[in-house]
Amino acid sequence: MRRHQKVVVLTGAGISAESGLTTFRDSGGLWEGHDPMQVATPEAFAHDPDLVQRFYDARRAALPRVRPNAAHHALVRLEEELGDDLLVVTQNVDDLHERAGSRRVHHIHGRLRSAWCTACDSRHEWEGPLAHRPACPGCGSSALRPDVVWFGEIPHGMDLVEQALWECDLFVSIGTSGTVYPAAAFVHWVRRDTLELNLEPSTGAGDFAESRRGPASRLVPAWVEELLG
Ligand code: BV8
Repeated sequence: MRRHQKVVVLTGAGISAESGLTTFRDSGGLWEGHDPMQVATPEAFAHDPDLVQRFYDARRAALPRVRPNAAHHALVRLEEELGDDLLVVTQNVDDLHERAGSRRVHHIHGRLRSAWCTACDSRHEWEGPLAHRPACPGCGSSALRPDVVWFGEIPHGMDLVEQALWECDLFVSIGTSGTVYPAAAFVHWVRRDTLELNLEPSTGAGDFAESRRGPASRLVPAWVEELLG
C-alpha cells in the first residue's frame, strides 16, 4: 500500500535547465537587454508588441533544439504508476513534459506552442513566429498573441489546482525559486506532506517539511524510485 495516494508536483524553469532552456534567474536576468519580467507584461505588449512577439518567437523557435531530461522522464514513470492520482502543475511554457510523455500536465502560465486571438478568443496550436502578425485561423484578424499568462494576468485553472492541492497527500516542488505568485503560495494550500527538490534553497524552502538539494535530473528519478520502491 503506497504511503502517498494523491500527489501534486509543481515544476518551474529549473526542471528544464538541464535540457538547455535558461531559467529566468540564470539568464543573467536579461533578454536583448530587457528584464524578462518587464517583457512578460500586457503593458509591454501594448507599448512595443514587436519586441514582445520576438521574445516569444525566439523561445518558441528554441524548443525543437532541446529535449526532455531524466527528470521529465521520471515523472512519466510516476504517471504510469499513479495515473489520475498524479497531477503535474507547471509554471513552464515549454512542452518538455508532454514530449517526455506526460499527460496529466496543467500549464498555469500558458504554453509557447499556442497562439491566442484577442479578437475572437480562439486558441490555436502554433509552431512558427507571430511577430509578422499572421491572420487568425478562426476570424482572419491579425490579433494573435502568445498564449501565455503575463504578470498581472490571471493564471489558468486555479480552481482545479486549488482542489488538487487541497486533496493531495504529498506536494512536491521541483526547480522553482518560489518568487512568483500564486505558485509560490501553493505550499501553504497543502494539508499533508511537502517536499522541495531544488538546486538551491527557494525563497519558500523553510515552508517545506523536507528540502533536498541537487540537479533535478538526479533528485527526481531518485525520489520516484523511492516513492514507487
Ligand atoms: C496573479 C509566463 C492574480 C510567461 C510567467 C503576491 C505578492 C507579490 C506579488 C504578487 C502577489 N500576487 C500576485 C503578484 C504579482 C505577480 C508576482 O508574483 N510578481 C512577482 C515577481 C513578485 N504575479 C502575477 O502577476 C500572476 N498573476 O497573481 O493574478 C491572481 C492570483 C491568484 C488567483 C487568481 C488571480 C501571474 C504570474 C505569471 C507570470 N508569467 N511565465 C513567460 O514565461 O514568459 S512567470 C515565469 O517566471 C515562470 O512561469 C515562473 O513562474 C517564473 C520563474 O520562476 P521559476 O520557474 O521558479 O524560475 P527561476 O529562474 O526563478 O528559478 C529557477 C529555480 O530552479 C531556482 O531556484 C534554481 O535554483 C533552480 N534550478 C536551476 N537549475 C536547476 C534547478 N533546480 C533543479 N535542477 C536544476 N538543474
